[in-house]
Amino acid sequence: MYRKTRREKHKITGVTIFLLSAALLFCMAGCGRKEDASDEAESTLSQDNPPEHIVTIGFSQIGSESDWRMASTKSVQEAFAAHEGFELIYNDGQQKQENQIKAIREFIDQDVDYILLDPCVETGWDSALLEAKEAGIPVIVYDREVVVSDNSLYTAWIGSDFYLEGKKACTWLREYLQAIGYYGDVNIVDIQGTFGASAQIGRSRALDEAVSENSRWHLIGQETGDFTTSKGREVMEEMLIQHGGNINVVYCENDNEAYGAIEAITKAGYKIGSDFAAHEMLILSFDSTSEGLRLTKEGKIAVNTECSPLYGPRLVRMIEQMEAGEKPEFRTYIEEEQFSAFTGIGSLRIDGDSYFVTRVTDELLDEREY
Ligand code: GZL
Repeated sequence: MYRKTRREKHKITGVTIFLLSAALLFCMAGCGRKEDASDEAESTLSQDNPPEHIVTIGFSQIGSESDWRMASTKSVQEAFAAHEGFELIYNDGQQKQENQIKAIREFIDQDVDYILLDPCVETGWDSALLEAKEAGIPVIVYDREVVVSDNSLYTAWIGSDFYLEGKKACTWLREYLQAIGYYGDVNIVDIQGTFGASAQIGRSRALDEAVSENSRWHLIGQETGDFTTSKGREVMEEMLIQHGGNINVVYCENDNEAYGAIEAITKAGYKIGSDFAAHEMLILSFDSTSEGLRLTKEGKIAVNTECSPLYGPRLVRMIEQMEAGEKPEFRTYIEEEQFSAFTGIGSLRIDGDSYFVTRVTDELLDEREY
């Protein structure tokens, strides 16, 4: 079910232009306009090869709330800009679903060939996606997921396994506490992502399960930081007022929240670390952005679980596939790593699979694309 209507329109337009131009050339020749054979040959030649069909993609991006988001937008924009036959129409949803739904409807009115959607939250998309389907416009969802009543409302999804990301972070924490010989109580606060976003749902679920499986782990605070530095700082300040130095672990659901939490902890006079008796606090984070990894190398973030934003080239390939009439995989997960400055944990075993933990070095920081 791919866009033919627009291409048919182009074909009709192309033929019309050719006939009109041929008629115009014929009149001009009769009106004594001197044009040599090469010109006529050339103009005929150019009429035989109308410009290649430009594939238009309406891109509904969530917003610009985090370093990760900016890297994601850059990756998509650069990948499509590097491809001659594509025109990307970007819309910044400013982290509001109503803005993204409005953008989808505008793209339908503009009769784009494809819609690319990173959905701020998982639910509430059925009607907008049905309108796109009825207009014959394929929708590709990437990064976060949609939960809809009928999966034929979108063509494909490519993204992260957020639940696995959370399990990696919690498994690392369990291994780390064992490695440092700490078997006491662990008071954890969770600065969640945007409520209802796939990344928040998966990462929070993994933590909730880990807390229920570890009798000494206590989840003493859970509040959305909306994936931003400012909200992360604000939530951490509130949690410090409530719990003070009784907080042992801060589970930040993205790097920007971690930046804000570290600022708040330091400003309140506490130290980052694992000497819980001295009221030090351990920071866990997600995304593995360049700033997040710099803080990880310094030991400010104990473990950083990667969530790659580099979807651009994959999405270009997916649309090229569809343009060639091929059907893309309906669901594709991308591979992701995990980073720490602590060298005592080289890998983790989760549900029978092994995952490496990579030590952050200057060389690694230099190589990172985001
Ligand atoms: C995850 C992505 C999240 C990042 C945040 O795939 O949707 O949104 O973890 C970003 O940094 O704001």
